[in-house]
Amino acid sequence: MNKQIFLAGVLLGVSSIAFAHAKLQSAEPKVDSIVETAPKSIHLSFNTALEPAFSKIELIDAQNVAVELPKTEVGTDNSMRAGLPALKAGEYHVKWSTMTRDGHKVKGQYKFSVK
Ligand SMILES: [Cu+2]
Repeated sequence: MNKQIFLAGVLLGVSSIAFAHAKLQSAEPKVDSIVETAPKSIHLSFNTALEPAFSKIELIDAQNVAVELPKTEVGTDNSMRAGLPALKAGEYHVKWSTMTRDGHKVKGQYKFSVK
């Protein structure tokens, strides 16, 4: 086996363990939930540290209009949060995007409803 290719493979393997891609682990309000009272904030927890400059939460209402949110805050506990204005009843889509320390950008979205 070519020694350089083998070494590159080993190094890639090591770095992917040290710097995992961002995966959403828990969310508040919860994914696909129906909540009785309008939440005061969105709080998303990940499996790894997030780069604050590339981490953002957006909220889209049932009319496909973006809800104006304050700046997303990134915590030292692998999470990000954004405060919410008073939400009316209806379905909302949370869109998040972030970048981890390996430079990979990841995004995702989920929905929840206010009863
Ligand atoms: Cu990655």
